Amino acid sequence: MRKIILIIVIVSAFLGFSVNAQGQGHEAHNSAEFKNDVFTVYGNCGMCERTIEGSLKGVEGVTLADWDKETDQMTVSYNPELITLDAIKQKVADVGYDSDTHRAKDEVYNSLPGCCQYDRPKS
Ligand SMILES: [Cu+2]
Repeated sequence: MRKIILIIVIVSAFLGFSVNAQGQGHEAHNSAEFKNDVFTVYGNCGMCERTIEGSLKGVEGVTLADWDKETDQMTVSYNPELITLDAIKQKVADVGYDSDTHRAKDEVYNSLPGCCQYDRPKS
């Protein structure tokens, strides 16, 4: 009986190890294809959040766009072969939101709802 238990332990340890090894290989593969970046996008409220995140919805190469209204931090995950960080920030600027590097056009900013007219960083 003890032997059987020992065999089960050894076999399950081996299985656990090989599943783990596969998982790590998959992760390494993913990080080679996708890049994660965090940058500041200025905004105020939940409506800003929908507009900011919405500017990257359905954009080829972007797999994650998450903006935090408390910290103004935008987290993106994207395939650098399909889109650049620069192009991502430009899309956010196109809908009226300044980031640490890209400034929205004044007329787009001015057309945002009043509650969304955040304090702009100095240009
Ligand atoms: Cu807003």
